[in-house]
Amino acid sequence: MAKSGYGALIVEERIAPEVDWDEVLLLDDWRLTNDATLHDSFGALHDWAHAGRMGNWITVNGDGAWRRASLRHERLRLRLVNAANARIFALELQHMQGWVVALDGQPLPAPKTAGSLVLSPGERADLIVDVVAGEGEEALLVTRDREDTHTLAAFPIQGTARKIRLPAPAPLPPNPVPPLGDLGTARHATLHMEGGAMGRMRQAMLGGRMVGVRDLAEQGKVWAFNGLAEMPEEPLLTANVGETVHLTMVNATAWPHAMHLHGHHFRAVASDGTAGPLRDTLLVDREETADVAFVADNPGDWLLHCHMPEHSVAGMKTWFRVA
Ligand SMILES: [Cu+2]
Repeated sequence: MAKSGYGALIVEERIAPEVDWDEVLLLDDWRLTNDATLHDSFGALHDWAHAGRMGNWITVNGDGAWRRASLRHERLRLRLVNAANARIFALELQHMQGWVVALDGQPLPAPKTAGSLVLSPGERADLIVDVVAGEGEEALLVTRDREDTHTLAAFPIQGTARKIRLPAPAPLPPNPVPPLGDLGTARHATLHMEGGAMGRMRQAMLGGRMVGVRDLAEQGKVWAFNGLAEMPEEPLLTANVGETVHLTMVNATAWPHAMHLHGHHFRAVASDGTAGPLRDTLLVDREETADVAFVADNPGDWLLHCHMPEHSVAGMKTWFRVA
């Protein structure tokens, strides 16, 4: 089995036994015209240089008003997948309470109370939630956009599953991911992210020569990693198998980016050295610097890129080698 996929597969096989039913909710958005056909503005450079192609119609599993009847005190497992190009969902539960048990296919060491949850493009979260709405009410999954709240999924109550709530679920068994080595001696690289609208980038390398931003834009390039507006010929770094890698990602742009690593899961490392949960995507906010670390245990050439495809195709991609 390909290692890059095992996290997702193992979680699939380990649904907690007390779960009454489970559901995959694919969150997406679409840019539609007034007659409900897809807007033909694909490739618009304005989108590429801003937040990416943002839709005006939000769906769950292709449905703009997704619903499923449920029972009070029913326990559900919800696998949330952000399949949108560019939309960052700020999610909240209403009349449902529960725990995040896995992120990006990797179990958390301890289930974490599900409060608000930000899911950037490509990210996944596994939740175990109990319906606490009463008869005649609806449990809801909503997304917040500034002051607006939009319902993504509704769970109308039609009866009672059991008299009382179940106790908190046990953590899922961890996947076999090696522990991080010493960051002091880890192989380190810095990724300087620049470009985009309202950015400070004036020029970048493209096709072996330095090109000004105006000419870059004419060639569909508006972002750069370490001064290169295209996939570099040389890797960002080469790591030995088993070596710990430390990446510093400097977002010198006016936009958040969902930085996605292939072949491995990393941990965000805070300034005090504490490491977060295993992830394969990290939202790096505008003007933010983020440190991540992982053990390079998967031989091959692997992409590191922004998970918003309009940003990736317009310059935000690089690669590293594990040999
Ligand atoms: Cu991006």
